[in-house]
Amino acid sequence: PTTPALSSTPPCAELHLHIEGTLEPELIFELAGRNGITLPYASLDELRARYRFTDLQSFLDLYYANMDVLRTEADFADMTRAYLRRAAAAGVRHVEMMMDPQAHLVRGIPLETSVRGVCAALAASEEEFGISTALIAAFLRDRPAEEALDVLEDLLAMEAPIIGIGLDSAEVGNPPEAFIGLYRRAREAGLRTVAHAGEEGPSHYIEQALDLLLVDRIDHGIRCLDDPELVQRLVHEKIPLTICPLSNVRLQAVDSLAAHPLPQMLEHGLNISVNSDDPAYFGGYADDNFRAVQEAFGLDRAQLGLLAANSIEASFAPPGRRAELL
Ligand code: ES4
Ligand code: ZN
Repeated sequence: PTTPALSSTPPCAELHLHIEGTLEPELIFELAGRNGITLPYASLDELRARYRFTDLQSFLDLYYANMDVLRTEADFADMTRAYLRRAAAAGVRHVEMMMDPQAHLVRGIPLETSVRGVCAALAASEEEFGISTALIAAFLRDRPAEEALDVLEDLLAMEAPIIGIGLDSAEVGNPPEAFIGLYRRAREAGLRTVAHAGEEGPSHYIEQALDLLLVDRIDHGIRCLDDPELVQRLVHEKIPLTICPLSNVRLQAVDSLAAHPLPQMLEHGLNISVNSDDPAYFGGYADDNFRAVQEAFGLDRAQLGLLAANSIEASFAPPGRRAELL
């Protein structure tokens, strides 16, 4: 289902997107069918009834379970192509997507299968959809850091076309400090770095991601508002924060959309962008997220323009491409 891009939404970059979080219920059933998998749900409606979350973990449980239908390179390519088609309709012109290679490795899917499948769709994206792309390998913080380092070495050895690494999955109790070695290795290899921090976890994790992992961007970071000194630092250092409004509502990181801190973040002068996170699970793609915040907060054209420009400037796209999109 495609909804037309908001005419008032300028061209933007999507910087916080988990490709496995774009797996729509219809595609889950289609892939299950072609792979001979019997799903634990009798119908689409029965699956859709499961999309009510109380916190991050309640979502992650379904997210990881649904991935079981991804078996072949073609499955990964089809999922990625479906996302790109929908993103183009949303007005997205550049996307930096995360994928979770470990989530596939632990269920027996070789690194080559998931990476090649996603990359096959990305390679055709500029021509097919007018969307430039970059791939970020995200590591699961609720699994051992040694495993993450092994997977990074394998990605480097196979010359996987990744531009950076990220850190995701269950945040609370899994602080950034365990991954210092992983991030050092990534930097040595010339990769860019991002990390989820301050989504459900404390503002202290945002500081750790900056000081210990030396990340270029923070994914989410909404909990920075608990610490006024940290807010001032983020403003001063112009650290990009990739905000995902509908995700925060659906995972109850905020009480309601009206209570979302995005307006305060703009007021403070934080470098924020609007992103969709796991659009198949949280009720919307980039345009849906823009529309939601526009309606909730009555943002004007200048504010929407700033959010879009921030996304392009905070991207890892080459300067020429950034200039083209601004
Ligand atoms: C995620 Cl919303 C979110 N937070 C942390 N890890 C994730 N993986 C996929 N979506
Ligand atoms: Zn995320």
